[in-house]
Parts: sequence; structure tokens; C-alpha cells
Amino acid sequence: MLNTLIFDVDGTLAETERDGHRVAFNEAFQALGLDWYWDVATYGRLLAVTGGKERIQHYIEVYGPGMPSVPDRSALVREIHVLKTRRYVELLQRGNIGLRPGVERILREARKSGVRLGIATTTTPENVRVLLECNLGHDSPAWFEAIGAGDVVERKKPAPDIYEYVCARLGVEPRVCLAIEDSRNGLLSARAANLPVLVTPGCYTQTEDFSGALAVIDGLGEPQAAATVLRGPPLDRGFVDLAVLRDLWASAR
Ligand code: XBP
Ligand code: MG
Repeated sequence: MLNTLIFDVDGTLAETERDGHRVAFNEAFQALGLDWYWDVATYGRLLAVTGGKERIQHYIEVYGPGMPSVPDRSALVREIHVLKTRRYVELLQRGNIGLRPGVERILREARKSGVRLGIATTTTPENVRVLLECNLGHDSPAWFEAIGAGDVVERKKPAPDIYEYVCARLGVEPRVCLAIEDSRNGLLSARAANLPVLVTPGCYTQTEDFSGALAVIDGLGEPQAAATVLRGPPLDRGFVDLAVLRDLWASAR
């Protein structure tokens, strides 16, 4: 039986990257007097590197932007990232970023049916908590029995570490879980940890290679707003519900 759903956050629970994280990075650069700017296309390329601090570091190394003379570059990266997280949380608190269609419905259905919930993400823990609280209420972080986020593991996605960490915290075998992801890096991470995966690509990941996923659907959909199956079995009712997730999970066995 399908025991646990483990959700990715950015791109999966919500479209956070283009109008959330990207904007917050740019605001942090500006606040620190850096003339760096990540436009929509540049940010799409930078997303190949998971983790905000790692992304900034990569940008410095590969793009060679104008740098202030600082004795310690990693301290600058940390300073930018602290400021970026503050700005991102403010964006969330202003109600700028909602959940993707079907996410709240599936979470509530899972809770009612005794299916356990977890989160495996690269982003900072505070970002996850505030996203959930702002969209689902104050008690919602506790809906998830394990939240694995950010630097809690040494290697970020596509390494399996974060999924292995969450499964260990839940005390479950990876094969009794289903991961829901939006990106190739997320898919690779979950598969490397032996979890079956449903992919719901987001605005930045639509053209990625999702070989190894059980199915690829453009979103979870809603009764009034059908989802489109990009690969996998047709949806009888036009949207993903727990019965669909159970059937998908069983098809992996
Ligand atoms: C998304 C990421 C994150 C965010 C930024 O990962 O790669 O790095 O873009 O978050 P996932 P931080 O889809 O696995 O959630 O700046 O807090 O790292
Ligand atoms: Mg993601």
C-alpha cells in the first residue's frame, strides 16, 4: 500500500522561482549595492544549480560579475543569502505566491485517508514553513511528519540525500512512498533514493527530460480545471486524486 506522499516545494507545491526566489535574489543584490541582475532567462539557466547559496557561488565563478573587494567571498555569499531569505519570506507574507492547483485538495485528501505526508526540498526551512502557513494556515507545517530542507544534508538534489533523510525520519522504506517533483534534479534525487516519482513540471522545467518518472502531468488539476497528461495513463476524471496516486504507485511494483 502507498504509505507516504513526499512533496518537493519549489515548482511543485507552488511556482516560487520566477516571481519569488528570483525577485528576492535581485532585491538582495540591490540592497548590498551589487549591480547584479538575474533576468528570467538567466535565472532559468542558474536553476541547474540547486540551493540558493550554491547558485550565487556558481554565478560568481561562471559569470564573473563585478565584485566588491571582500576578504572572504563565502561570507559575502552567506550575507546575500540571509538578505535574500528575508526578502523572500516578506514576499510570501504579502500573499504573492499561492499553491499550484490541486495541491491543497490532495494534501487534505491524504490527511483524511491516513496517508502520511513529508517534504524533501533544497530550499531553506523557513521558506517552507512560511509558504505553508501563509497558504494553509498556522497548523499546516505539522501536517508533514518530516520536513527535510536546505542544509540539513550535505549534498543537495540531484543527490539522494534529502529523500533518504526524510524516509529515515519517517521510518519508512522508500518504496512505500511516492515523490511528487517538478524538475529533473528532483526526479534524479528521488529515483536515486529508490522512490517512485510523479512529475508535475513547472514554468521553468517543462522541457526537461523526465525519463524514469511513473508519469508526467502538467499539474494535479482540479475538478473545474483539467490537467493534461504528458506521459502516462489517462486521467478518468481529468484531475489527480489519491486514487490516481495509488494506481500510479502500484504500477511501479
Ligand atoms: C529549489 C531550489 C532552491 C530555491 C532557492 O529546490 O533549488 O534553491 O531556488 O532556495 P526544490 P534557497 O525544488 O528542491 O525545493 O535560496 O533557500 O536555497
Ligand atoms: Mg522543485
